[in-house]
Amino acid sequence: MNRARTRGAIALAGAAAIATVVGLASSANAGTTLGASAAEKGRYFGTAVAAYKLSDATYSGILDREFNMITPENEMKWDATEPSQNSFSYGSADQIVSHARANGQRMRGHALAWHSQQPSWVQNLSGTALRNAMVNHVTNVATHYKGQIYAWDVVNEAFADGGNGARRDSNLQRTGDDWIEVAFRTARTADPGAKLCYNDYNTDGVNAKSTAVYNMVKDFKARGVPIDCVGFQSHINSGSPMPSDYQANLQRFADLGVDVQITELDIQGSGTTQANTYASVVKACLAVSRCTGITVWGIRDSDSWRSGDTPLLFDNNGNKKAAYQSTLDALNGPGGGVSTPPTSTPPVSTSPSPSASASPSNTGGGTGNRCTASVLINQWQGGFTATVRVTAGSTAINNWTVTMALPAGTTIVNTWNVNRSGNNWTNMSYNGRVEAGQYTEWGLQANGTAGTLTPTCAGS
Ligand code: 9MR
Repeated sequence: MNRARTRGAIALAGAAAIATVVGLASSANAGTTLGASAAEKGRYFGTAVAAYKLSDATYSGILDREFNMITPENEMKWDATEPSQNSFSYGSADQIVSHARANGQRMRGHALAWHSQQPSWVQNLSGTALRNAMVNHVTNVATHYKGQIYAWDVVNEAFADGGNGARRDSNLQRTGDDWIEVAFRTARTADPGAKLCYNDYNTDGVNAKSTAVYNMVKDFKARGVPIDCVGFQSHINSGSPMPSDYQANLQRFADLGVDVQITELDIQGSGTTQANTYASVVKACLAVSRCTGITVWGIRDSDSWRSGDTPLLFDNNGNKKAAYQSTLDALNGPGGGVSTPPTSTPPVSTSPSPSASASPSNTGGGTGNRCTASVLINQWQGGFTATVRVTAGSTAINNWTVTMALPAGTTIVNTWNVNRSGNNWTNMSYNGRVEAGQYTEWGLQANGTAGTLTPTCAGS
């Protein structure tokens, strides 16, 4: 391989890659804001945002100070984005995406296929016409936002409440059981770089509904249906309290080889009780290495869809509540490293035509380098992601550098959990420490063909 040419080819993308990394780390405010504290633990902290509130200075001020992930509360839903058939309207959603881009925040897209908030023309369709309309919708919206969405809620709330673990009856469900996997495959084709999530409520503990979702995810993984993550809405209130097996439930999904995310968190209550529950949710996420982030469903209590429950982290005037402080303290607390014993299922390729090549490599430098690196490539037509795992040897390391050249002609689109300098990829502030025998992972997305990548690792 011609290393000089490789460096030249990827240099152009360097600025974008560095900008991404800086946005993730935000270390200037580490420990003092939700987003920066979460980033120190390799996670994000997000909120739902309403486009029409962005002109409210109090609202935007808190948003940009505290949050590094945004979910549009309503603006990317079917009724908003395709009000009449095949006529797309992205104004409000684009406004949020522009805001996020200008302020170094990433986006969760919400939601491509859902039985609710459908425009009336969709409600009047059925059968093949509805299925085709769904595929067209997913294709258009995911393509419009291609490259700009960290994770999509591809399908939302497709399972029924109650004890039998059945699918929810809906017009989409009546097009056939396979509507969910069709939506996921369509989204993958449209935006191969986005993580694809299934999102639901009342799935926060181990119960019949969450087990039904679990079985679907397991089946998808077994059959190569592209799914990367599961969202747990976590609307917690007196009728739906935080389950005692909340963490165990997150963990069992993570063990299937998907990321888990808390996607719409709000907790009815006030004072210490509410604050303690928020802290418990944060700790549960930090205890699960594949819990990649937390999103609260609004900023101030007055912004909430259930404002009477005062369920959020800021009061109506934008002041921090006790729940804010307990959340921040939990984020800054012990634990929560992204390094965990490799007990869970290794990452699984999720490309439409999987061509994963895991090439475990030694350090190339004999016994002295204290870590090994391996890479999992997820290649699709024209692009790929590479997930690199750094595993410590028999003693813990505090810093690591992976040396890995990309082939000439590839251009980096995005990187995560890593700093890059040419062919040298080094740890961020929060993931340098890897305990003996444990691992941490980082990755990149690039255009082009990965071929065989041969990372080597040096730890100190
Ligand atoms: O917060 C959203 C509210 O403004 C809308 O009126 C409502 C309409 O369905 O949707 C709310 O958000 C929901 C989310 O999209 C999916 N999970 C449940 C959320 C709360 O209802």
